[in-house]
Amino acid sequence: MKKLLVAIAALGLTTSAALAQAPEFASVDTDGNGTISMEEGAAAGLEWTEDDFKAADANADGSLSEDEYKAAM
Ligand SMILES: [Ca+2]
Ligand SMILES: [Ca+2]
Repeated sequence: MKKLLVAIAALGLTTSAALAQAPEFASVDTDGNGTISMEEGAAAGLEWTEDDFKAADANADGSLSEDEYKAAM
């Protein structure tokens, strides 16, 4: 079952140009707290500025939830 889900996820990535460039949420959330900080994104290779981060942070709590991350990517 897990392999199937991975295959579906991979298919989703290849069919979306925007997502193809963005790392998976879980791989960016290196401390596993369920949100992404600007530092975590930068460490994962995302080239975003503070303005980009603030634009993605829809509820302005200083971190990106999975929904905010996916919406921005
Ligand atoms: Ca985190
Ligand atoms: Ca947020």
